[in-house]
Amino acid sequence: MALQFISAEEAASLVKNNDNVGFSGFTHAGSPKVVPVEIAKRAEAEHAKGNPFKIGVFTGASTGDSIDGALARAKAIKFRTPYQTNPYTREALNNGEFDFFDLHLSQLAQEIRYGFYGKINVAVVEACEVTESGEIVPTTGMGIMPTICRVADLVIVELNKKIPRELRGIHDIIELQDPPKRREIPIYEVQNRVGLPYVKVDPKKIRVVETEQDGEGSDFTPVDELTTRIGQNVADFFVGEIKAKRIPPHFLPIQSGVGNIANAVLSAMGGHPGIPCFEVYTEVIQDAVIDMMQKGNISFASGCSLTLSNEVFQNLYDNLDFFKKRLVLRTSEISNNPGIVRRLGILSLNTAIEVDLFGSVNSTHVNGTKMMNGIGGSGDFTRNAYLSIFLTPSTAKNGAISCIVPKVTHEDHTEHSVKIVVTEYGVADLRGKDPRSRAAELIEKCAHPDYRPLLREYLDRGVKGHIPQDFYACFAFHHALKETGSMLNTDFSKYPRM
Ligand code: 0RQ
Repeated sequence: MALQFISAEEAASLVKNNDNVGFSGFTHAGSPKVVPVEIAKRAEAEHAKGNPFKIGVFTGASTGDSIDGALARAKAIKFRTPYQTNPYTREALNNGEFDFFDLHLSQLAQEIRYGFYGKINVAVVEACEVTESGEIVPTTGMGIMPTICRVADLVIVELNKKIPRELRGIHDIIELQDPPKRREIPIYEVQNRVGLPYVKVDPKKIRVVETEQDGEGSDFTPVDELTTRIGQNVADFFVGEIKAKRIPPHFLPIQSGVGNIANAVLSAMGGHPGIPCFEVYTEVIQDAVIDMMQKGNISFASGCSLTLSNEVFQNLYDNLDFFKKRLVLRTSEISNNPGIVRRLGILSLNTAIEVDLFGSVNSTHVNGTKMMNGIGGSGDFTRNAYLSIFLTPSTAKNGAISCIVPKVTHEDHTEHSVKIVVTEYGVADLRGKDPRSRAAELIEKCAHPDYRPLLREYLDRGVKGHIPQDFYACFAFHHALKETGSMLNTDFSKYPRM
């Protein structure tokens, strides 16, 4: 059957107020870029006429500005899940302008299928190829694409001609069966392929919008002294683990979170003589992975997206034959699947906002209230990794904030899952340690030296019990920050002892 081609404006006119819309992609990679902007314009036009127009926005992870930014600025969002990193979305959700549901990324596709969030009416997906038989080849990120394409009544495909059709073959696409019929996922090694290279959709549901839209590539700040020291500490730690035979000599697959610290850690590992060539099983494949693959430091990478700078994208497209043998892109329910993470023995590296003395991690809420991004995939990996590692600078905001605190103001990852914490000062190994020993390890190895006396004082308050947490004084650091602008002014003597 002949495909139906329409304009982006016509596509936006097919979306109704109150619809739930699923978008393909994971970060800006693989996210549609033209139709969401038209939906935002449509919302503004309807609002100008006094009509309501808001949609539910379902994605694999964060998106580029053309989804989250455009829709938030147009006040077109009624509900958003599972993750965002856009300043406009962040401000709007923290102001309570719409409901934001912070969810482990591996769970969204199945929970859409379970019907937890109502019907997905429309899917808007980016593709580099679409055929008359309904084969849709995704671009550089997939997220929840197969599920939204299957459950939606209408699938709007942004066919982006700037992205080479030769990407066909890089994807490995399956959708899991739902309980009680779910079978095991036969991925036993990072490079295993178990699905199709395209999403198959009834062509009657498809409308195609042709675009030539440039990517919204990421910008990485160059590796600096602090991130280099964190990276070096991680690399040295891994070498010690190999020597101690706790990590096998051929190494284990790495998951690295998003952002500059994760990128710097990978770079440090690449240059380290004690670390063998390794594999990556992760969600976001960043610039450092591509660079290390070309240098022979990484042999294979499985991920959900290629979240690359525009320059590195060009390198990838220019050398597709080389990279297609070494890369596979999966959906988020597979890239982040807890069972596979446990099976493959992943070494997970994620970033914390704050870590408390007993090993709990806050990755999402500043001061326990203001959402930063969301839990993303960090929980999918942390709870199930062979070794779950958290990275953080020892302080934030020029030293006014200690990232090692008596108690986290919000808890994403508990002491039961967090094994290793790394700052620019060192590595705290929490394995097998009781709460007091964990606290001592974190203070002496990871905290900034300026904060160590205060943290020792907190621990010495003489609270009895398994965890010496003093609930009168545990948020004193944050209290001092609010009152004086720096946690360094914390005065524990103001608080009665528990
Ligand atoms: O503020 O932006 O105003 O400068 O938080 O901190 O140090 O630049 O680190 O960009 O890597 O983000 C945890 C948010 C870290 C991220 C988090 C302030 C700091 C700065 C950012 P500015 P950095 P990053 C897979 C994995 C959860 C999801 C996840 C994240 C800003 O890594 O979202 O892991 N993780 N996904 O100044 C107040 C503190 C602070 C603080 C830092 N203690 N108090 N502000 N900041 N510590 C990816 C996916 O799922 C797609």
